[in-house]
Amino acid sequence: MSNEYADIGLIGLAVMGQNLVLNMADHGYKVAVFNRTTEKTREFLRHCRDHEPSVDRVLGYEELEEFVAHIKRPRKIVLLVKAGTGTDAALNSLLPFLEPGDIVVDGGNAHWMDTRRREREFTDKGFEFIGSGVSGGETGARFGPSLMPGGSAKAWSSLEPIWRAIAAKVDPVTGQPLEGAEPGKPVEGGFSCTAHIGPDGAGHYVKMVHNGIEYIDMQLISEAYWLMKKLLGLKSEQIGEQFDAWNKGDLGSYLIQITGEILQQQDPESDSYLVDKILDAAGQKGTGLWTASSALELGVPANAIAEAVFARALSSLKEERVFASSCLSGPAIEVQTGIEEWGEAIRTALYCSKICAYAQGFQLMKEAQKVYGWQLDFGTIASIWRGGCIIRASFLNRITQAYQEVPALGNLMLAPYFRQILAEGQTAWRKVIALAVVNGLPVPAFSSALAYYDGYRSADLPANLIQAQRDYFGAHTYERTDQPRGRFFHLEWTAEQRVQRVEG
Ligand code: NBP
Repeated sequence: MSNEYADIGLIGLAVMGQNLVLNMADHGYKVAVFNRTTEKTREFLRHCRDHEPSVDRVLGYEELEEFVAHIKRPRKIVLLVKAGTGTDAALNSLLPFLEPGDIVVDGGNAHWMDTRRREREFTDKGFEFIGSGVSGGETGARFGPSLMPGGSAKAWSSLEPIWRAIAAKVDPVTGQPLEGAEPGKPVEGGFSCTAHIGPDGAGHYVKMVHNGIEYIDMQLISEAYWLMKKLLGLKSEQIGEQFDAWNKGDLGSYLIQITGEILQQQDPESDSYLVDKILDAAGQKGTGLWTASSALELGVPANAIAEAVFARALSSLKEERVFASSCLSGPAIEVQTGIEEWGEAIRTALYCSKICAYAQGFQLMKEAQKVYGWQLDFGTIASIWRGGCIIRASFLNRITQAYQEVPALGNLMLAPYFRQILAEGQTAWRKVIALAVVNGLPVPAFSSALAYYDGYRSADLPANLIQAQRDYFGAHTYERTDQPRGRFFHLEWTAEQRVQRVEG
């Protein structure tokens, strides 16, 4: 075994780990690698030898102790293993070989509460711990992911040069991703899609919200697709072309781009489009659920994000839905004429709903920072989502600008650009939802986003009645509109309550 010392180590040679190693090696870093199953390490080294220009910078080890011993001090060791118990097991096996000052970076999809716990445990032992969101799937990991690290400023300053080098790059002004990287030839220059998010679990929290937004983005796109298919009677290919056209405008994004490609993909097994052959039951791995749960816990109205999680749950009830379709009645769908006009209305509804969904994600982070003691920079967060990650979109440049202009922006919908889009688009947005409802087509994400918009812009809501009900049956008190906030009142609503009070 060689006596070379690596700049950084990585544990976990599944799809993400392998690609991140190659990305780091392409940027000139020597990377020590280790995987629990040694055969995978051997396979990876064979692949590097045969296919990768940066092979000389990848150093493989079969013993954990030896792996650790061949990393420059203070060591930087990245974990890309299965989140949860896999991460704890890998961390426990690593602990005996660490020395004070070593930095462990968990790049998996950890729950931010686990990251807070791990950061405390490692700091208590004299080590540094960074929980870093990594977004972009295998291609992102290979050629530039969006990286969202949370941990101490000291640990970040050690990791920063490597993270900045390997992250996705975008044009600093337009926010457009700088593409064209290939093995051995990374993209240089541009704005690097990473920044220190905050301490302990902040990075993983922001990555979780990114994933929650990804859920709602995908649900909104699927509703737009469904309306064009069912209400406008368009074929997959025609809808795909529509998405291609939308990708050139304000909606331009990775998810819109791949949707255009997906819808025009022929099924290799038949003469249909592949999407028409794919079972309509969506899976999920849990980060959407975490986002919705956190919103519920913190009392943040992220209803569209939660709706996206429920929509996947409803879709997965395939057999029940098939049965119910034969016995629960609904209207016959009336295919519309005026395809161009309705197509534009659906695009508008999608854009307005998307603005509301992102507003919810940012509101959630705003509340979380108060509860968990972070100071998040929302303009920076939007800016590092412009490249590398799944929700990358030209729209994020608008969000970056909105927070740069007003860092303490109350709600994204209040920024002048977004306010104007919502004002101009609301009529079409409402028409699309109304038409879907009349035709019995479910559009939970479109409609919950609109309910959020209407609720947020309403000076009055019927919650006065809820407060009265709560006071009636539970003496929970209410505030009055003609008295200062914070003064609470209670009424004995019935003769029985008044008698009980006298007797009590
Ligand atoms: P997986 O999530 O499938 O994890 C497989 C890796 O974990 C293998 O290297 C495996 O080693 C290792 N591992 C397990 Br399982 N249990 C372990 C243990 N007890 N001790 C040590 N190693 C253990 O890999 P992935 O899809 O590459 O994802 C890696 C991380 O990145 C995950 O946390 C994931 O959530 C996150 N992530 C994934 C994506 C994506 O697109 N896939 C995107 C963003 C983030 P073995 O070979 O010995 O079984």
